[in-house]
Formats: sequence, structure tokens, C-alpha cells
Amino acid sequence: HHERVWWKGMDAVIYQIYPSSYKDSNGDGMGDIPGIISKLDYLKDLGIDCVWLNPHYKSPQIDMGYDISDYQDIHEPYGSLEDCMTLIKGCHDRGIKIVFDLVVNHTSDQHKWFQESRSSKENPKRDWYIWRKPSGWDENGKPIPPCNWRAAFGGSVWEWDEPSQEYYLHLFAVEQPDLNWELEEVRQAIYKEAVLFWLERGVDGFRIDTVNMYSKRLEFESVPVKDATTPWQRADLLWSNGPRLKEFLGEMIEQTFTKYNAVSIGEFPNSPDFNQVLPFVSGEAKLLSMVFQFEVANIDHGLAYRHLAREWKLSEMKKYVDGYQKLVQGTDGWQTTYLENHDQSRSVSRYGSDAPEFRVQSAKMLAIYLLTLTGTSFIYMGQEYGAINVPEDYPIEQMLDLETKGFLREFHRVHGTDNEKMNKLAWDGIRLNSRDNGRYPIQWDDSEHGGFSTATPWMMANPHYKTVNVESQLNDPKSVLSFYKDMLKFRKQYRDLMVYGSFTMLDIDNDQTMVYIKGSKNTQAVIALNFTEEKVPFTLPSGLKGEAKLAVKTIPTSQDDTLEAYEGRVYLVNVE
Ligand code: TEU
Repeated sequence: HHERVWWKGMDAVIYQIYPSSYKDSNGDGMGDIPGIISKLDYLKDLGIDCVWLNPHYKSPQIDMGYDISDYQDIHEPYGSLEDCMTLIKGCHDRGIKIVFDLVVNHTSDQHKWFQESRSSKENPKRDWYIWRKPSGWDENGKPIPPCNWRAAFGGSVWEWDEPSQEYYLHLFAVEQPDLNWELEEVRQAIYKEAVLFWLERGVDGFRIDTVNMYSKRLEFESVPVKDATTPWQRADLLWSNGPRLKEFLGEMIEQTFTKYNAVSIGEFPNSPDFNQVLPFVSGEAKLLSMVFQFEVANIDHGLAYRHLAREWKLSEMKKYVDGYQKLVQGTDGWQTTYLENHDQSRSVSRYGSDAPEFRVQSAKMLAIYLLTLTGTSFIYMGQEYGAINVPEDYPIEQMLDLETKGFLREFHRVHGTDNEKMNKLAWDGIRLNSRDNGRYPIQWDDSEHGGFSTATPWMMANPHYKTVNVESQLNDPKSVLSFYKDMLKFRKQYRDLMVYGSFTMLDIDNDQTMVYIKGSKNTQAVIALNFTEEKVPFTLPSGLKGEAKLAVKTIPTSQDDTLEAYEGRVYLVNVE
């Protein structure tokens, strides 16, 4: 049974906004909070229920705000605390909820806590972060780090601090030291400064960054060498889901979220097995409202680097989707569906096709996928008009993400800088999978910079804005944007089926189409999606409980017995 809380029982669809690239209101080339406020009517009209705002806090912006130097202040170019309060009110006045990003696995190295911690071994905040002695010294008298883990953005997870002759841990960038959750004092400071501060100000909950990394395996054991080109090895499984995770989460949720009926959306990588996830999202556990799993999102990511993509098959994706949907079948758990966020490139370019002749139908087909699965669906800004990855002639220097730069640096170290063939491989990989593809400015109209800003944007617009933009799609009933609006209404109209229904994947080994049945007490739906550029024969599954009638189709001219390239359909069945 599903308890009625605002995100369950109210069928919320959540829309994610990356503040730097949404809308610039003051002509400095950087998106800002007043810019977001100016688009709230657009969002209301789109039909979403809740906004998730990526980090807008004070930050040196080494990792686009995921390196926070003050939890209670706003990154200046985004606006003021007052703007922030206006945004919260603006959402609430329109019946829209708003959640912020909670980034408390690590802080910026500029946070006052870390400044104190690194100032000396005797400082009372020394143990607020994770400091370790070297595991030994090499023949040149250089320190050897405690283990061989590779940080998410390259290099060792251990950064040497010369004055105190110790290392500190950073799973992400050097400038993102990991907090020491083992200390009660640290946890209390986090709850007070980062969580309660905002809940008291009316925020409806948080998307919780890297929530399953709070508890560390303190042995810091080295992992076997898989990539011999570097001493630093991926250890994501070892740094996720540590021994005290449940305890820490339970405490945080009880002392903060629960008091405000706030939603907790955990980013939960490295946990493919639903038996591992259910204990965190079941209603009874009272831990997280829902989590993001990663297998679909990372399906074509290379093992060493996401940019060196690997082949994937639709059957693989279907197995993951089937597994995810198990979390909400006969359990009191909850699930999310997403195809994009600020850490992923554009779904049309990855799971569909961004070729001009297929772009629109791919986007619509993926919209059906996103909005017919059980649980809470997430739309990333731009997805609603069918945004795609950057084109081949987009300047590589405009790819600003530190992860992209780290990959290129490492790639050049191994292959040199002027191997044409290798450089093309790297660029193709970056264009396909780098996070920058989700971070360029939103395309509002066909004016310069896509109407995002009157100034040169912090990151170059996708020249694609000239043909694809919100304005041109708003009054076109056949546009991707209109389709999203229709599907959002459809999802609400058939909430028992779409948001809560049972799920059965058919023909799971078929690599061309994804076909599934949703069920509720009185109805069934058949969802048929073609993930290829080919026409594929189609027949309705047998054994339906009544006559199936076409309710949604993305290609009006298609024949019943054939799915056109990237076509999507929804049939509704009246149970007799
Ligand atoms: O991401 C953490 C995470 O586990 C990944 O999605 C990560 O970004 C990816 O593996 C890199 O390839 C979160 C944020 O969503 C991301 O933007 C931040 O960079 C990261 O935490 C550090 O705060």
C-alpha cells in the first residue's frame, strides 16, 4: 500500500533546473534565480508538479556548485537569499513544490570547516574531514597514499597536505574534501546548517547528492589493478553503501526531513540489485522517499571513462527497467524514472536518434517511456523540447566540465596530443557522453544565444537553437513540447495505471522494441516503443483483458501492424 504523501498519492512529476543555464535575467551571461522565476508560468503551463534546483549555494564552482563553501548563502551571480525566498514563494503560489540539492558528503575546500580542519592537527575540527598518514614512503622519500583508489574526476582520492604531513580524502575533486560522518558533531552541524536551515524556509525536500557514500569503509583497502596505464583504480563499489549508511540516514531523516514531511530523493549509484535498494525506499524503513539508480543512465559508459563508450543493447536496458519496476510491485517501496540530468548527455542523442529526420519522433517515444512507468518521473530542463547533444563543429574548448577536462588530460597523457585518429575518438566520445551536453544554455527562442541571455553565455549555446526552441514549439500542436504537455495530462488522467499500475515487460530479449503492459483494477495499457530506425512488425499481445484501443501514437500515419522508426504508442484496454 502506498501512503499518501505529497510525492506519492499526488502523482508528482519533477522538473530539474540547472541554474547556470536556465535563464539569465541581468545580462551577465549566467543564468540566475530571477531568470527561473520569470519562467514559472511556463512550467505551470507545462504541467509539472515540482522543481528540483541544482546547487545554487555559495561555491568556488570547481564542480558547478557541488563544492559548497557556505550552505546558507547563495552563489552571487545567481542572486540573493531574498531572490531565493521569492522563488520558493513563486513556486508555492502556483501549486508547485520545490526541492533543493543537498550536498553533504563533501564540502568545498573553501568551506570554513575545512579551512579550520586543515589549519593544524590540533584544531578541534581536524577530524571533521578524513585525514590519514601515508602508508609508507617510496625510495625518493615521497609519501605513498593509504590506498590506490581513483577519484571520480581522476587522480588519487588522497591529497597530500605538506604542512601537516597527512593526506585528506576526496572521492571527487581535490577541492571537494569528504566530511567525516563518523562524528556526531559533524552530523549535527550538517543537519542544522545545510538541511534544517532550508526546510525552515519552506523548501519541500531535497535531492540528496551521493547519499550512499556518507559511511566509509575505514580500512581503505586497495583494489586490484585493472587499468595498468595509471596507479589509480576505480573503487566505486568500495566507497558506496558503507557499514553505517542506514544508521546515518535514519538519524538524518528522523531529525530533519520527517519533521517537515519533506521528500528525500537519494542519488544511489552502484546498487543495481533491488534487494539492496528496497530496504532504503520501503515506506516502513522511513529512510529515503526514492532513489536514482544508474544502470540505464550509465548503459553506454565505458568502464574506465564514460567517454570511451561501449555498445549496448535494448534487451540490457529492458532488464534494468524490469528490475527497477520490481521495487514498486507488491512492495511498499517507491521508484524513479529518468533519462537525463546534469550528469548525463541528452537522451534523444543516446537512446534515440538526433538525426534531423528522427529527432522529433525519438523525443516523443522517449517521453512515452518516461511518463508511463510506475513511480515518480523526472524531466530534465530542455528534454521537454527535445534537446540534443552538441554538434560536431562545437568548440571543444567550450566543454567546461572538470570531468571532461580530466578525461582529456589523461587521454592525452596516454596517446599524445596530435594523434588525429585518437583525437577524433576522444571528441566523439565527449560529444556522445560528456556532462557538458546537458549543461549548455536552454533554447528559448531563435534570437542570439537562443534567447538565454543578451550577453555571451558562460558556455556556448548549441547552434541548434535556430531551429529548435521553446517559442517555435509553444503553439505547434505537433511539437515535442506539446507532446510533453499532453503526456503529462495523460499521466494524471490515468494515474492508477501510469503512476501506480502493475508492470509486465514482454519479450525481454527483443533488441528492437520495448513493449510492456501496465495494469490496474479496471484497466490495462499496452505501451509499444520502437528503439530503432527500422520499421518493425507489431501485433498486440494476446491475453489482454478486453479490447485494446489506441490512445496515444507519435506517428499519425502509421499502420496498426507496423511500428515506424522510433514510434511510440499507448493502447488502453477496458477490462470487461
Ligand atoms: O554525482 C555523483 C555521482 O555518483 C555521479 O553521477 C558522478 O557525477 C559521475 O559518476 C561522474 O562521472 C553527484 C553530482 O550529481 C555531480 O554533478 C557531482 O559532480 C558529484 O556528485 C560530486 O558532488
